[in-house]
Amino acid sequence: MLGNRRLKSLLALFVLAASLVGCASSTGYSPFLRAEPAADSVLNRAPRNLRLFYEALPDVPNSSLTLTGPEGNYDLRGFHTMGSDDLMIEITNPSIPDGDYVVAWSVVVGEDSTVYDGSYRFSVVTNR
Ligand SMILES: [Cu+2]
Repeated sequence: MLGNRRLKSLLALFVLAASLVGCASSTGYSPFLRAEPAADSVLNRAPRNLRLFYEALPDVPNSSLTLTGPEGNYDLRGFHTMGSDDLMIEITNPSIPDGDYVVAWSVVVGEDSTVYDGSYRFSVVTNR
């Protein structure tokens, strides 16, 4: 049987290990600043591009974006940076349907090799 003291030290070790592994998320820090279309915005026309702004220049090959909406995942193309601490991508078929969308991003920015990720939502309501 495991003694109470041993259990406590195991628990302390586990908490320490968990805090070391989750370094990027446990601090709550995110380099993400804003996006176009903006997070939580309601658009009356479908966007043609997604553009995300960060605190430093993203490393495009080590970053990614996905767009998920009413019909699942939407194809994106031409992933690049405009050089303004941003990531930009074109929605391949811009006639996306009305509904709620989630942009999920993963990014490496500036001199920091940490991979940060996050997501935000926007809605399209065209009444077409
Ligand atoms: Cu661009």
